[in-house]
Amino acid sequence: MSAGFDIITIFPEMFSAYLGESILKRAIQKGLLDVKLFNLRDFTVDKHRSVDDCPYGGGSGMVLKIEPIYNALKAIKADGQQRLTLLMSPQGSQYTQKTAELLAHESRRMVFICGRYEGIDERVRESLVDEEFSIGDYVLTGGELAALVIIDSIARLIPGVLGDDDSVKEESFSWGLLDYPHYTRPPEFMGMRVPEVLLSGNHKEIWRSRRREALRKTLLKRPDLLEKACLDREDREILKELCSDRYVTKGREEEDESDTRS
Ligand code: 9D3
Repeated sequence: MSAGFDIITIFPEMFSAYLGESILKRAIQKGLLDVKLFNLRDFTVDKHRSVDDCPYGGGSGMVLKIEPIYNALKAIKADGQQRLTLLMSPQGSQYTQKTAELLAHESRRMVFICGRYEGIDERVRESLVDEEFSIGDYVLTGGELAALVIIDSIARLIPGVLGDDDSVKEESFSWGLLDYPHYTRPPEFMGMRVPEVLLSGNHKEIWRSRRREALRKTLLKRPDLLEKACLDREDREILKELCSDRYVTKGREEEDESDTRS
């Protein structure tokens, strides 16, 4: 499994910095990831090399023209390979981890069209695009960050991209829940102690405690996630216990000491 991405943008340099560091850089070096950048301006048709124009019907702002996008897609697809064409846009369907998992299994190369300005000629959407994605309900200045977010989230699902497979294993353990809290040395810092169970070496107890803390954090911060999370009978038991207020807001260890108040 590997992935190939073609990106159409007026700001190719925005991608080079992020793709040139850390995990994605190594994935590209290993051949697990292939990203090709296409500057939309190189596919313009007029002498001013314009990628946008005024909207028909009037109004403020500029609209991305269809011809340069069409030409870029034509050039990209000239190798005859099948491709999935994705438009980054605030009106696209919400991109989620589910989408990332589906796209990680996609065998076709993916073309990302990054919008900018007030909009993009509607005919691009109608005739040149397979899927339209938004990464969330907030306003960006363009689709470039959205494309990077999507590429990043797909890349880390490709086997071999993350150094160890353990982090992926732990992800399936916590599927749909928030992370349990992490600690490293020292065991005490300014009076704040690492939970005793983590120092005990009892791995069964450690994992039980971590599961409980992940459930507690999720119940406290993102109760909406619990509806979709994969929970077994023991998880539901733990949740029932946590639902009595003080278990949610306070750690189990603290509970005994503060019991004097009740
Ligand atoms: C006045 C309507 N605006 C939509 C909220 C116009 C508009 C604002 C910003 C049109 C495009 C943009 C640039 N954003 C993207 O291209 C974009 C985006 C986003 O802004 N939020 C979340 N996901 C995405 S994907 C592409």
